[in-house]
Amino acid sequence: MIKPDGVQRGLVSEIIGRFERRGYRLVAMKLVQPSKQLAEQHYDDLRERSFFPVLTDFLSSSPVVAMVWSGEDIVVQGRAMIGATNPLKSAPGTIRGDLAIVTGKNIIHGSDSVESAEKEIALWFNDDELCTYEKCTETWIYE
Ligand code: DAT
Ligand code: MG
Repeated sequence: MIKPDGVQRGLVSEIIGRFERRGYRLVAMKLVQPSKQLAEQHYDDLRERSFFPVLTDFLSSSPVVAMVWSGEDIVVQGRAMIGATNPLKSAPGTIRGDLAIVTGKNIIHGSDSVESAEKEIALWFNDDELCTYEKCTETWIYE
């Protein structure tokens, strides 16, 4: 998910382009301004953290781009492409390492496991919003 700061800064195409160019398949996408309640559900595991109110206010402050990407090892590879939570600790070449500076404005969320990806997909999308198709380039991407 491209967070409000990524959308406001005009980084949508830059971020989507990285996943597209890598060869991953876009399965679902929408621009949506989440309610505070949806933001709280999304970050449910961080409810006890001191920054939870600020984080969920921020997430619901402006539209986000929610996406589902699929392909070989997408969760692990997606996290690697995104970089560390603190952009100052993200390697150059990663999305946060190239495009962000502080933790509270780190422009993108990525699911941290297949299990949380499944939960988050169910939270953000209806089943009929997920597209099943093959990309014509896939025979040129996979062996
Ligand atoms: P990530 O987004 O890398 O999965 P996370 O799940 O630990 O990181 O935290 C979710 C978001 O919460 C993170 O992207 C930015 C914010 N956050 C995390 N740790 C924080 C902290 N110590 N202070 C302020 N915001 C923080
Ligand atoms: Mg996380």
